[in-house]
Amino acid sequence: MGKLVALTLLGASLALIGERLLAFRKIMNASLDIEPVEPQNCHLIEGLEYGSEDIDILPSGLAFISSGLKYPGMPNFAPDEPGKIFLMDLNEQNPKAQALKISDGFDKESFNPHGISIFIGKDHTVYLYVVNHPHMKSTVEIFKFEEKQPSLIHVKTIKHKLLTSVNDIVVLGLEQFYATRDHYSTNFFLSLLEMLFQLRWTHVLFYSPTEVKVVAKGFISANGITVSLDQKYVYVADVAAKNVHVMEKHDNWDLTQLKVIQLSTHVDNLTVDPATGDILAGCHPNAMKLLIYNPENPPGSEVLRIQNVLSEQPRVSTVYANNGSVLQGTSVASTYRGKMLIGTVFHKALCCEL
Ligand SMILES: *[C@@H]1O[C@H](CO)[C@@H](O)[C@H](O)[C@H]1NC(C)=O
Ligand SMILES: *[C@@H]1O[C@H](CO)[C@@H](O)[C@H](O)[C@H]1NC(C)=O
Ligand SMILES: *[C@@H]1O[C@H](CO)[C@@H](O)[C@H](O)[C@H]1NC(C)=O
Ligand SMILES: [Ca+2]
Ligand SMILES: [Ca+2]
Repeated sequence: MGKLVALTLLGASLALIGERLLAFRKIMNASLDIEPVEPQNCHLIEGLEYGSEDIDILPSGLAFISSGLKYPGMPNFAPDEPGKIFLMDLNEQNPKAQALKISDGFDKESFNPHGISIFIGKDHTVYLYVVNHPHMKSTVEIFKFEEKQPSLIHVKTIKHKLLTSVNDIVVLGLEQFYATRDHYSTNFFLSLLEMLFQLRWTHVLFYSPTEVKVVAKGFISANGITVSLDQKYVYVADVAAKNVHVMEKHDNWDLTQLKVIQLSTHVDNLTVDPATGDILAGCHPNAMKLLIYNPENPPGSEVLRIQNVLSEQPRVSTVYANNGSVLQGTSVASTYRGKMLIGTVFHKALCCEL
C-alpha cells in the first residue's frame, strides 16, 4: 500500500515537473527566431574569447571587463584558466582589451569574477568592486586601480553570510553597495527547481560595514543592478521574470518599488547611458540555448534601450540583435561617447558605433 502511494506521488511529481518543463521551455523562448539588428561599424574585440560578463566604463573612457566566469549550468570554454579583468581604452580607434595585472597576495588561481562596479573616491582614487566566486562561494573583492602601469591592487575581501549567490553589485560609497542574489538554493538542482517553478525567493541586499540588510525581495532571479544618473533610483533586472524593477532609494538605503517594466526577453545586466540616462539591457532572447549549449544552434544576443524610464510609458527599442552567428549570449552593453560595447556570458565582446 505504501509503495502504491509512493508510486502515485512519484507519477504525479513527474507529471508536474513535465508540465513545468514544457511551460519553462515556452517561457525560455526556446525556439525563437531572431531578426538581426546591427548598428554601424561593429567589430569583435581582440583578446576577449572567454566571456565579458560585465563591463563598467570610467568617465575617461577606460572600460573594465570581467571575463572567464565559471557558473553552474553555463558553458565555459576555458575551464582551467582563472578569470581575469581586462582593460580597454574606448578613445582608441580600434580598442584592444588587455588583461590587467593583479597584485600579489591575492589568490588569482581561484579568481572567478562576475558582476563589477566602479567607485571613484573623494580623492579621485578609482576602485573596482568585483563579485568573485572562488570555489563557487561569493565574495566581493575591492581593488584599487593603478593607471600608470595599469594594474589592480587588492585592498580587501568582503564576506558575509548574507552575501551568497551574488550576481551583481552597484557601489554607492566606500564599502557601501547593493548586491543581487540570483538564486536562493545553493544546491544547483534545487536552484533549477526554483526557476522551473518560478519561485520569487531572491532579493537585493544592502551592505555596509555597520549594517547588512535585505532591502527588496520577491524576485525569481535578481540579476543586473544599477543606479540612475542622479542616484535616486535603483534598477534591478529579474532575468527569469523578464522585467526591470525601478526602485526608489531612501535615506536609510531601503528600496521601494516604483514600477516594473515588463519585457519579453530575459534581461541580464543593466547599465545607464551616461549621456541620456536611458537603461541599456543585455538580454538573452532564447535563454534555453544558454542552458543547453549547442555550437550548431547557439544562443542569440539582444540589447534593448529603455528611454524615459520614469515616465508612464517608457519606450523600449532593440539596438542590437543577432542569432548567435556573430555574438552568443549577451549579458551586458555599456556606452561611451557614441560607442557601445556589448559583452557576453562566455563568448566574445563586440564594439559598435551608435
Ligand atoms: C517569449 O515568450 C513569452 C512567453 O513567456 C512571450 O510573451 C514573448 O512574446 C516571447 N518573446 C518573443 C520575443 O517572442
Ligand atoms: C551579466 O550577466 C551574467 C549572466 O547572468 C551574470 O552572470 C553577470 O553577473 C552579469 N553581470 C552583471 C554586472 O550584472
Ligand atoms: C543566423 O543568421 C544568418 C543570417 O543572418 C544565417 O546565415 C545563419 O544560418 C543563422 N544561424 C543560425 C544558427 O540560425
Ligand atoms: Ca555591474
Ligand atoms: Ca548578471
